[in-house]
Amino acid sequence: MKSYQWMLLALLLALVVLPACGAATTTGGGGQPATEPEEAAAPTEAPAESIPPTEAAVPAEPAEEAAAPSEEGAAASLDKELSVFNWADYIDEQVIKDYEETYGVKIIYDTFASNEDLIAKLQAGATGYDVIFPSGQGVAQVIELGLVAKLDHNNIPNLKNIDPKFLDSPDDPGSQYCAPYQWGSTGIAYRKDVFGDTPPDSWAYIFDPEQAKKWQEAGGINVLNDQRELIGAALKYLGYSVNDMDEAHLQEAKEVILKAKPFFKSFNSEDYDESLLVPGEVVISHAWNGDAAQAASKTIDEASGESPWAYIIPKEGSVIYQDGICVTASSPRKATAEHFINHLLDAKNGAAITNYTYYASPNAAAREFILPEILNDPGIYPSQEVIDKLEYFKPLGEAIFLYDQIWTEIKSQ
Ligand code: N2P
Repeated sequence: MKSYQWMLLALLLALVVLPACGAATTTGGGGQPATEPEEAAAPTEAPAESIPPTEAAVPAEPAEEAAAPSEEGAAASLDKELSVFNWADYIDEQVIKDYEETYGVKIIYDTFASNEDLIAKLQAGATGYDVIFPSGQGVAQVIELGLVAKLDHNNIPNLKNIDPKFLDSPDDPGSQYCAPYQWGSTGIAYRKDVFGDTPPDSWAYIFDPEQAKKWQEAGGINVLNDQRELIGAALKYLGYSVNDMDEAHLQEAKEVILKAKPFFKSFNSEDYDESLLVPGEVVISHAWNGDAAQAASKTIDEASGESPWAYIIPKEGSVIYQDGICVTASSPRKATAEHFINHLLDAKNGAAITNYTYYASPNAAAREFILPEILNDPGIYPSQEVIDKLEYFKPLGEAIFLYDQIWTEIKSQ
């Protein structure tokens, strides 16, 4: 008999014997189905000790049900380590700690600044990562480049928690490769005390050199160090699509960025939300909505109950994204990676992640555990009218080389 068959046999035996001894197993919030004591006791009415081992191993319930993994059972078959590569500030660390403590798997956690950063590292042969979190069209890219493995949905039962509309994005129809993680928009974070009654409702506040100069003098401008995002914002400012591939339009966008660049204090998409917390560091930032909302929540003045920070989507429109969780094609720990993904898709864990990151959750079952102030924040859960002004990035095909070249010129001049 193979070792896993012995384990299964031992597990089945435990299911029958333990309840009779008064033992119970719990979920521990880990997202795995609990072994219900009542169910486990069901196979027999007779005292446990009177059952011969062979009979005890024959489940009265269908095999799949009786073999539902307990924490101990799951932990026994999991790898000892898992390497996770995510965007900065994009998870509640407690959710990771809970996983480590419940299942005895050590998570090695690392962060990246953009899809390009993630993909470049994977393409350069970084084989250590098991679980990655590409964003939007980055999901389509990692699939096309063969960098991720197909998910076995049987190993991720919590996919049932996801609102079906997020399971069929054009980047990954049927979520065959990546599970939906979070979604959000890109816009502008700004200090209300600096902008007063005129919120920066246009990309001109960042790209018009006269405006940019003014806000640089008022404290500083940060832009996202992300080529699709910054070029996309400049394209929107010019009235084009964020997916424009016309060379002349892209050159125009480059010029717009280069003219404003002398007034940018920083190109930062990793820890820029920290700089929003330091008074006088930055007064306006190209920002992802959750990072802006996190900064706002951390700077609430106790007396007034208000934060100096607010978030706005410019009137020219902007970007919407759905980010995924995928297993790398090179991962030797695919089952553990899927088990971890299942943990993240648990309703309470999904809510904990959103309550920490301030990004919207595609997890419908998580909704009841998400803080009301987050659910009611239009910057996080925007109205349909606002969503209609937002565009999803699409993969660029060959035009990616043009974008790369323009980005290099922007960064080097
Ligand atoms: C979190 C960044 C979220 C990534 N800091 C947006 N796709």
